[in-house]
Amino acid sequence: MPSLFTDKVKITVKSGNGGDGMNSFKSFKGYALGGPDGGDGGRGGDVYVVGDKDKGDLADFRFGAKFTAGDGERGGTNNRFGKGGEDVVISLPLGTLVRDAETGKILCDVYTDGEKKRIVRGGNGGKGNVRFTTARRHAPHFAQKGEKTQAHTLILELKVIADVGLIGFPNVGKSTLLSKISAARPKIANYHFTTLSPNLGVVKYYDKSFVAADIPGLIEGAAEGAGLGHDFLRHIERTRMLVHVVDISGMEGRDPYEDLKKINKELKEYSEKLASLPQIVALNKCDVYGAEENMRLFKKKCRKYKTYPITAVTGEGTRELIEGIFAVLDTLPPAEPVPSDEFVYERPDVDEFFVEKDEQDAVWYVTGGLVDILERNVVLSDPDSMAYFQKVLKDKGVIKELKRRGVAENDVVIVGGVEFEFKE
Ligand SMILES: Nc1nc2c(ncn2[C@@H]2O[C@H](COP(=O)(O)OP(=O)(O)OP(=O)(O)O)[C@@H](O)[C@H]2O)c(=O)[nH]1
Ligand SMILES: [Mg+2]
Repeated sequence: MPSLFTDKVKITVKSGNGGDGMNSFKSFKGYALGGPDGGDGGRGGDVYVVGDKDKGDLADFRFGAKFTAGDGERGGTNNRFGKGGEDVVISLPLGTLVRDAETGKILCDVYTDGEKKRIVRGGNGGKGNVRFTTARRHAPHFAQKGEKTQAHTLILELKVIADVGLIGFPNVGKSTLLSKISAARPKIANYHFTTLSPNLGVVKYYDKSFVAADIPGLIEGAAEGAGLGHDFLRHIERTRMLVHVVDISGMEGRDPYEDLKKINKELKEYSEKLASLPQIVALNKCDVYGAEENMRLFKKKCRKYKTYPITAVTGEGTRELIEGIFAVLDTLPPAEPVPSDEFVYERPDVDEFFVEKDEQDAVWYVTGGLVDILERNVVLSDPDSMAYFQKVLKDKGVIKELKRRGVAENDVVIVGGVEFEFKE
């Protein structure tokens, strides 16, 4: 699975609009007009994301791709409900973090195969005119419009789910090691920053396995964005342990122990959590003349980490290293999703209302999200509740809007299930 992958894209999603409610009346042979019979509009489709273990990257997503769920259909005559809009389900590779582009907040962390999560809800269908009948008003010529939804921009970011992260200076042999212990075939070459994006490899050992991530080499100042390192540290944020690869040959003229200290300092500056992960050290390029002496010096200075001498090109010592990795992994809990307070898109229209006049009856209807909420909260027979109701109408500008539209003294105003005569 050598992978050069797209790991961050922006997409747009939009749930379906709610269908409009129907405004209609029963018609019988010989009767001009029966009672109201307009049904509710259908609900708009939702947008979901689902984890898919067979997806390895975000390459399917063009930057700016748009996913739109179906709109709800309009309500029908004879009390028929409109059909609901079709949902959209977006399959994402495991390890994808879904964020709202505007706020950067996390909407969800796609972590397990088949896990499905609703990102945006479809709009509610509008109510048909049947629903506006009240004790005194039997023939409303009015139906509610469906709820319109907004598009949202999402950032999809793939955070590799690997158990083990390989870190170290450029050119120390990280990719060579990965290619030796797994089926991955990362690019290997004798210059710095051969690896430009993370490679994943599955390391099998008898009936056990782990996933290792090889990232580009880190250099000093990586945490502040120097070189390429910083961008890639986030790929190993969720690993369970680190294998620090050190070039023990010293053939590039650096002190191997200083290398180790510098990289660990970068790690700590980037993330305390990353720096505190269990770490073991692979002393690579043991085949080069002088490695043995360097190793002796290194081990004298470095007592904190367990060390494994290896020659990645030939594979020597890698078996012991793999066993050493399992010895650590076996003591650790499985990897966890990114902890976050999941952010949910609010219904956009809690304060929204529409004022419409039924010209035929000279009745005013107030509808919209504000009314839906009020309807749920107001108990008609309760005076406190009624006082609250009137206060909300005033505070939210409903009274002002009625006046602007020309409401007259004693006109009938219907807000949800509440009908009253307008008094100045
Ligand atoms: N002599 C010797 N050379 C090695 C050994 N392992 C890797 N090399 C060489 O070191 C060079 C760099 O190897 P890579 O695996 O590309 O190193 P890397 O750490 O992935 O480098 P970046 O991706 O640039 O950070 C290559 O020329 C390898 O052939 C080893 O055990 N012994
Ligand atoms: Mg490499």
